[in-house]
Amino acid sequence: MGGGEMSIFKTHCARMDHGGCLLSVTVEDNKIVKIAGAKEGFLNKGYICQKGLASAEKLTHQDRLLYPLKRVGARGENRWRRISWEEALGEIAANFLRIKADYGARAVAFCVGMPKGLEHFLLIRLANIFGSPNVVASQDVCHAPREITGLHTCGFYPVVDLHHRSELLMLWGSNATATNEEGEICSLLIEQVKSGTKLIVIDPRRTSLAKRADHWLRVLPGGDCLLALGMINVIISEGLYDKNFVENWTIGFAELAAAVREYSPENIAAKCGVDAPAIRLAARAYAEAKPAGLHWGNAIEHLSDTFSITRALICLMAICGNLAVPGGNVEANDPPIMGLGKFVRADLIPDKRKEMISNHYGVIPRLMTVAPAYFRRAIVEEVPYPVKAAYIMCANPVVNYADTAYSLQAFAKLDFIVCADVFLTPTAALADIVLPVATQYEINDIGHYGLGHGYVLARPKVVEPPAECRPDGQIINELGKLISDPQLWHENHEDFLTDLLAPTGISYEEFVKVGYLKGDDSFWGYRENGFKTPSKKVELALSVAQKFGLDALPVVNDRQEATSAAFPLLLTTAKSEFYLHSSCRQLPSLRKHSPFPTVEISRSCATKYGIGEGEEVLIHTAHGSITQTARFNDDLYEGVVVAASGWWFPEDKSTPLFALLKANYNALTSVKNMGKEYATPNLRAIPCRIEPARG
Ligand SMILES: Nc1nc2c(c(=O)[nH]1)N[C@H]1C(S)=C(S)[C@@H](COP(=O)(O)OP(=O)(O)OC[C@H]3O[C@@H](n4cnc5c(=O)[nH]c(N)nc54)[C@H](O)[C@@H]3O)O[C@H]1N2
Ligand SMILES: Nc1nc2c(c(=O)[nH]1)N[C@H]1C(S)=C(S)[C@@H](COP(=O)(O)OP(=O)(O)OC[C@H]3O[C@@H](n4cnc5c(=O)[nH]c(N)nc54)[C@H](O)[C@@H]3O)O[C@H]1N2
Ligand code: SF4
Ligand SMILES: [Mo]
Repeated sequence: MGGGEMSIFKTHCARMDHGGCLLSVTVEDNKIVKIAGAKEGFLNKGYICQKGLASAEKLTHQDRLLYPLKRVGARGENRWRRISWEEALGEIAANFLRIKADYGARAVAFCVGMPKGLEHFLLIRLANIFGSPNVVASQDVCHAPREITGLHTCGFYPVVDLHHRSELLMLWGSNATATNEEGEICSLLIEQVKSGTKLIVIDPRRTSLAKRADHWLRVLPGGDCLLALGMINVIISEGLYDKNFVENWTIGFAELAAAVREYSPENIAAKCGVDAPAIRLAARAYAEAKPAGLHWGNAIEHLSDTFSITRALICLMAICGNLAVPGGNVEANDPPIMGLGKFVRADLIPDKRKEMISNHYGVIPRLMTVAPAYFRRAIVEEVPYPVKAAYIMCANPVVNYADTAYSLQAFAKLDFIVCADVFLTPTAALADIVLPVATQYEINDIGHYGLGHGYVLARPKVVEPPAECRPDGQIINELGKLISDPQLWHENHEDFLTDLLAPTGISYEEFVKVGYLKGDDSFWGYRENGFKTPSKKVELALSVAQKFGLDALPVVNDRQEATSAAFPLLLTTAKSEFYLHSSCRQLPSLRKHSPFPTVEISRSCATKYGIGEGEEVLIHTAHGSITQTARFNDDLYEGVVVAASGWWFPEDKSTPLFALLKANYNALTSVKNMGKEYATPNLRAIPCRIEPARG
């Protein structure tokens, strides 16, 4: 590679969101000089976003971590000593083995963030082999609700099928043109809309797709469960449901019909913020379009009643006959690669479910990661048992977990913290050992494995990493040999790529040439053996509800906080198209588009509170206060405030934790009112108050 010549490589984008765009990357002297979207990309068809264009900047950034560090000052003081890899791995192994001997393997937690690549599953393998059931993930607010509610309701995770034409697409709390969501790039969606597919958008903000939509339902933050039940009410009371499907392939229809009776559009309009006629029109449009696809976003799982919302939405898909049909919501089958259980060696830890921290709280069955709230409680309160150490990889929990104060309390109490990252983040700043990683473009990787998207994408490396930056997979493989049975690890970590592809009969090199592997479509799969639920039907009323202490039917609960005189406005958030969560604020060509955190409010709301455009605003909730800069957005309801998430200031090296507490949205959130099924806190629909920050 390099050597003065210019070469063009094809690889799939990764680690800037869930990934998926095929890129054409020009490399000169081991340096990326140009990135473009590749036309033949099966998800992106030439599309590339601003983050993709800027992605190589992180590789050569002046702040990049270049060698392992060991803490020398007090925790969080940001004083370090450069150490060798041998010393770093030796130290980690000694501490993990010491803690295992004193408290058991379960006292070591393995923390991941948004799944980025194969290392996510290698870390689960490491936890399993080491003997710890505690893999901590942000699944509480990302995808577990829709996936696992799907498994319980219809036996699979129903993803929108954008590869076949839908007559209508309904985007529920998803800003697909800015976020591209997991496994879907917005280009396929836009292609459909351009060719006449109708669009419903359910969002408190008028997103770019809301502007193009036939129906924009400006829901109030947190009004989603009501709205979904209201739509089901219309579809049932007006007889618009798919009678044949309901009769033959569902159970609990009569109970569902009875449960939604009180949620007529007229009854719920004021509470959810959408007029009754608009609810009726949208419900009819969704029910009458054949097929219609429902693309759901993060908003539905950033609310403590996410279990009911996801249940209601799957019921909606089912009664309208949109499950398992082309252009509807489908089960994505993987190509014949190695199964996940085998790859992560689930067999070595058969009692995992019983042993996991979250089992103590009776979370929903089949949730196989520990929710961040319970992980921190195990550290702080030592319930159900103490957690003493954490290996943190591809995650920045101090910024991204709800309830920042609680995170700081927990991380201060941990005995030993390892953080593997590209940059020194606020989380890394609290670690005992920091590991510098090789990342996107510098490692051979397989994308979308284990995520239920129905395909895997090749992400071959195109440049060599800096001398001491190592792939996460390599670090895990070497650490594995030191803290567990070396026989279960490879000589070379890249052999795991070969293992994974072995059942397909092709090598990694051949995989790179074909670019991706997709599983077969299986529409109407249930006709042969039924749905993979206990009743073999879609369970509109859950047959296992009583056994597992779940609500049989979607219900509106009272876990959301109510507005009050002290906190009269409703706060919510949306992701920035220029950043990935807390990442990328270092990259100049992204930062220039969004230099500081902004809070969107309507002009009338601003006037009421004496706030001018561009002025600093103090945002208060019952849980904390932060400052962001006002930006007017007159498409918002007057009572709605939309603040930016994920902020810290990497350039502010003199303020503790890079000024984390100045503007971080999660300082406004709390883990007090969580849904019990997934331990999901309210990240949205939080009562707040605003005032000018001046003087
Ligand atoms: N308030 C609020 N909180 C949220 C959300 C929200 O919308 N609002 N969204 C939630 C959601 S959906 C999610 S998924 C989580 C995400 O939470 P995280 O996954 O923690 O998100 P990131 O901020 O992207 O942090 C990832 C870290 O991984 C590092 N990284 C990047 N590439 C690599 C690599 O190759 N190897 C290693 N070792 N590290 C790497 C980055 O530098 C970054 O510091 O946050 C959740 N928290
Ligand atoms: N640019 C960028 N892309 C990303 C990410 C990123 O951080 N940045 N993160 C990646 C990850 S891990 C994920 S999970 C996906 C998430 O992708 P999305 O699901 O699109 O996530 P968000 O932008 O958090 O929320 C989507 C929409 O919800 C709206 N919203 C806010 N409150 C409510 C509410 O109460 N109800 C309803 N119905 N809508 C509401 C917001 O206005 C926003 O337009 O994106 C992935 N892609
Ligand atoms: S949309 Fe996602 S996968 Fe595509 S270029 Fe942007 S960051 Fe990369
Ligand atoms: Mo996510």
